[in-house]
Amino acid sequence: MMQRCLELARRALGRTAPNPLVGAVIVKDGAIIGEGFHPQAGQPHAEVFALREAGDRARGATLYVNLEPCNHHGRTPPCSEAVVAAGLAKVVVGMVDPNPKVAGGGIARLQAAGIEVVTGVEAAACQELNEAFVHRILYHRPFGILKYAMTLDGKIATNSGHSAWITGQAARAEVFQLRATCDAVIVGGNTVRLDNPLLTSRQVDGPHPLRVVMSRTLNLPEEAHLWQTAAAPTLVITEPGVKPEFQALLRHLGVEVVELSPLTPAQVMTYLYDRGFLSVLWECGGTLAAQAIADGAVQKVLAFIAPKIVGGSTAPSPVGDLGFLTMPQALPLEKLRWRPVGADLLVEGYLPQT
Ligand code: AOF
Ligand code: ZN
Repeated sequence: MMQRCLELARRALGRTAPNPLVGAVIVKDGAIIGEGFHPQAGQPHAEVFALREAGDRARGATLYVNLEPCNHHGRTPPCSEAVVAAGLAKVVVGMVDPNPKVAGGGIARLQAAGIEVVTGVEAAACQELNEAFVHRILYHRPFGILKYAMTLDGKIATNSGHSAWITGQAARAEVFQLRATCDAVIVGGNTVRLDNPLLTSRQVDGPHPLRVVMSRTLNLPEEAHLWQTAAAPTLVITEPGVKPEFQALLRHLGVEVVELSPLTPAQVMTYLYDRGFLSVLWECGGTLAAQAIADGAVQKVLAFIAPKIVGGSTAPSPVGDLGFLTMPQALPLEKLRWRPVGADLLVEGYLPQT
């Protein structure tokens, strides 16, 4: 049943920010009598949809939900009260809500009403599904994912900067899927100049992320796929007073322009946190990737590795200078996973949280 909750919750992937992904199932006499998920911030919570479907039959039933029911008046009234009012006998919870407004209060409220509560069911899967929400609540920053594609000899382009394509169709399709689950995707000016990327989640059923360009100089082409904002929204972040005429041109094309000082990955993440973002995908080149890592803006790394060798003594690699001189300084990836994606290999892991 908890797996079913996670499955329902996933239907809203990429659409709930700043809220978590939540699914709920109500069971009576071994049969599902109500289901729901939280579709979007401002909309009712998962439990409310499940309770509506179950109606009067909810009395004496068991509710499964991957996140502790809330106990606060936010954009919506507390789910704990709705669960009590519906007369449920038992609630099975995946994980405690780290939101300080909830943080065990929902569970306590249910128990005070005489409802049996079981917590920590499928806890690891529940934590992983909401890792971005948890990170946002604990660190006041969105969850950062660095994704790159490289050759087996560690290059993300040739000596001349050409990079289309390193990985095959299956890996690229997986990246579209990944973008649909993230609220923003960030590149630097160099990627716009060299790759002219689209950064959309085309070919998949899901929302496009906000496409973000960090550029200190605004030394960017007047024509780029990213300036076509009918496809998906674009935000350019630069420093105060840089090239006002170019800023005006971008705004005229429907591109949002924001000035931040100083223009660092840390500042950008704080800004995106304030905008309510849960997860941010770094699809940038090595220089910006290194700055993002150094700034603590990357929590998870997804490396697609293509079984090919391109060589090139000046060909770029995925992460630029981190200032490390000896191998023991290398950042160890934790909770490592790897699997084939078409002819390529995907290696995933987490950076140690500093
Ligand atoms: C639940 N079920 O489906 C969700 C919960 O602004 P509000 O009213 O939508 O409240 C958002 C907070 O409620 C969010 O930060 C998280 O703590 C919790 N989300 N809780 O019981 C749900 N989405
Ligand atoms: Zn709620």
